[in-house]
Amino acid sequence: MRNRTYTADAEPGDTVTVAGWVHEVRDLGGIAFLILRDTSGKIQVKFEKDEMDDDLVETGLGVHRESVISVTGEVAEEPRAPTGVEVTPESLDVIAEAEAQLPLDPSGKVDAELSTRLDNRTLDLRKDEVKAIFEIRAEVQRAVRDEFRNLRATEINTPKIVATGTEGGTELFPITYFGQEAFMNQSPQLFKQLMVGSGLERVFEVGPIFRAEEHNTPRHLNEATSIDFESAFIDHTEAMDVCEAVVKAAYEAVEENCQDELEALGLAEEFEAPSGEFPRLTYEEAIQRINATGELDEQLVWGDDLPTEGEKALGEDVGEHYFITDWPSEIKPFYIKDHDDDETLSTGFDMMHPNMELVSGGQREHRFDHLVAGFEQQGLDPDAFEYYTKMFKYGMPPHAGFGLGGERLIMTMLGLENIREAVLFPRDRQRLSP
Ligand code: AMO
Repeated sequence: MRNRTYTADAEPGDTVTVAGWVHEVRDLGGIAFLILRDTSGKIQVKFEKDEMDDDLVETGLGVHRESVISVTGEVAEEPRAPTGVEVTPESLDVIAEAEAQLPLDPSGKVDAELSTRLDNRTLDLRKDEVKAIFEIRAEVQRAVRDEFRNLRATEINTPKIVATGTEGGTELFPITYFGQEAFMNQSPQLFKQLMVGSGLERVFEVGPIFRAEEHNTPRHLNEATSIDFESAFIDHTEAMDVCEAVVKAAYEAVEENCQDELEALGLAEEFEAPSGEFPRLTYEEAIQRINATGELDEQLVWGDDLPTEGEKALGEDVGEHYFITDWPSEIKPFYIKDHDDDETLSTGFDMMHPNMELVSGGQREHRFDHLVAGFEQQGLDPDAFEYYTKMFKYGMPPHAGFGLGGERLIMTMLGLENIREAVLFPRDRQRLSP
């Protein structure tokens, strides 16, 4: 529709054609109002029954809610209208009639279960507060890309069908690839590392990762979006600086450019971009502080992974985004480098929101011999990774990077209760369509 005007752009005095969904019809007797909604907002359409063509009135007032219509008419100021203007229709077309019974109520007056919402995402996304999440998600991705570009990183796209896993053998989705065993990729880890030895040196990717997570939890997805960064000639502390800058840039962009969306979500007052430096605790300090909270039944000892309740207790104690550094080498993956002066300590780090882990990263093992030894220590066959390891023989610089969970960033930023709310069409154990 070349001549269509967004409702938000309809100015008094203009004759416009607006098109969108029937949000509401209010029939007051001699006069009736139809509220038309499009992506830019809503506009009131006025029907004065005695003064207007009967067919037009009948069509306008008889159409089911959520049908798609277009209305042509003159715009006038009307202080009593929800947006201060209204259209008096000269013509009205029903473009796509909606059924009278809808599986969920896009006006939000009737609450729906998350599963009903996800089954009917198109209707669900007609609600301002749901649409706002995805407008914010888009803004976060834009801000993250800009920040990486400012840091001279090149955006890359790596394969999602791969021959080997990297993040632990149990969480792989197998597929068949022309009769050969193959998997959906769990992380761009090895590919992004291969790029730091290429002419690109510093790269980032925003793309899907696939994890055959056994548990159905409010913060795990089977298909998630990973925001990955990797750079030559930096160490883990510089990777943490980049990680912090990227997360702050995302918050700042939302604060600056998404006030309407924050309003729709009821967050306009409380939303605040993190300002100070994120504290950096060592793993040792982290377990001591968790133990000191007394929240866990059993005290944590060196080498334990942090249980969810432990992360929660620590998050409450710290009260802001923070890093956990210097993890035991044995619980970090083979590609993470150990400290030169202490092989039991890794350069791996996690970045935490008070409620959950957002990021893993670290400096990488770039020395060929150490890398191959690391594979063997973790019971992995270095031959299966030859495509990766052999490039470490041809000039691989020291490098570091991280992976940031895209949905967890949105979820924690907006206080969403379930990670699925931050995904258009989430994939979990029960959900393969839509
Ligand atoms: P890791 O496995 O910790 O590290 O993943 C990085 C971040 O991705 C997010 N994430 C998930 N989000 C939702 N559902 C999931 N199933 C899921 N799995 C992971 C989390 C997590 O912190 N290769 C390393 C990164 C690196 O070292 O560069 C990696 O994948 O927010």
